[in-house]
Amino acid sequence: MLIKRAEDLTEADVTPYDVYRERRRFMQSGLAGAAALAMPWLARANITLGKITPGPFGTDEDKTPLKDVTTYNNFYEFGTSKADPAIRSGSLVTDPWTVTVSGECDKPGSVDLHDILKAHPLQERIDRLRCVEGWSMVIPWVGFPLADFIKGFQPNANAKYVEFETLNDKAQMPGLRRRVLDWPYTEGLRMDEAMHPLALLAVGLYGEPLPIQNGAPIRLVVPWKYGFKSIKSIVKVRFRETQPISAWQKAAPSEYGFYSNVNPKVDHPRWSQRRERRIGEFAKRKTLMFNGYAEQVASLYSGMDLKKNF
Ligand SMILES: Nc1nc2c(c(=O)[nH]1)N[C@H]1C(S)=C(S)[C@@H](COP(=O)(O)O)O[C@H]1N2
Ligand SMILES: [Mo]
Repeated sequence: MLIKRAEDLTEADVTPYDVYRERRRFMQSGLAGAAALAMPWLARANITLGKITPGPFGTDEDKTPLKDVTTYNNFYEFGTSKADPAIRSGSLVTDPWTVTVSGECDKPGSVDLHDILKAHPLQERIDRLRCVEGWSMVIPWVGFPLADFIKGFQPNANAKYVEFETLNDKAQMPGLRRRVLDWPYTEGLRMDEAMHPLALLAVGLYGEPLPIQNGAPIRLVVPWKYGFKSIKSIVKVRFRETQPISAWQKAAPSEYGFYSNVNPKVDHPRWSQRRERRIGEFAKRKTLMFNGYAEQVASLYSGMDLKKNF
């Protein structure tokens, strides 16, 4: 017969099950707290995500580990190295947060992020993100279609494009002191691109509010375009009749076009776009037309010369 010695007894052996459960829970939350201390890069937007349902589209490819998604970032407002955003973005205050919508629409106005969250049921969508620099990730976003957000402001017949702007506050964003871009960071979409159900406003990833470095509290995700179109920490949205000029287009018009659709057949002037390195993998993958979303979005560009409209 096997006799347990005192040091082999677990809590479960000596306490009623519910007490055991309660203690487990307490220990786990303690562990969660300790884990947060060990992961200083994980400052999250101060919001609560309600119910999340699986959204349409997406991919079933392996997700990029949370550690990579949150420590290998581009967010020049916090510095130009991949590690900077995780280390230097703690100073950003994401609550309260207001998004101001203006331009060619019948119902312009400012909305608080908590009200945006109340108005839009959340979906999880696992999407590829392909950076123009040649790497990619697969990220489980939490958000809602940009189209649902746009409809609330009733864009009028002159609204042919929509422009987005990131917060521009030197006190909170140390990278703004260097003029690597003509701040604020701006981006734009044609109206039909913006209304496409694949265009997402993300407020979370991996089931939790967005980490600051990933664009908290609210950022765009346009998975069929190069990563820089997915503008972070949005404070302004403006409906326009004329095509906006994005921050990257302004910086280098011969290298970054307005459309910036992922296209293995159109090279960047300084490097090929035919392959990509999925973060965490060694062998390179072939880059897919429209980042693998051709079936959903190719019709948006029928008849257009995609070499000219890069
Ligand atoms: N405001 C702002 N948005 C931004 C950027 C930036 O520097 N500033 N970088 C872009 C680029 S180049 C990429 S590849 C993605 C990276 O998103 P991730 O760090 O969440 O993976 O964010 C995009 N959005
Ligand atoms: Mo990028």
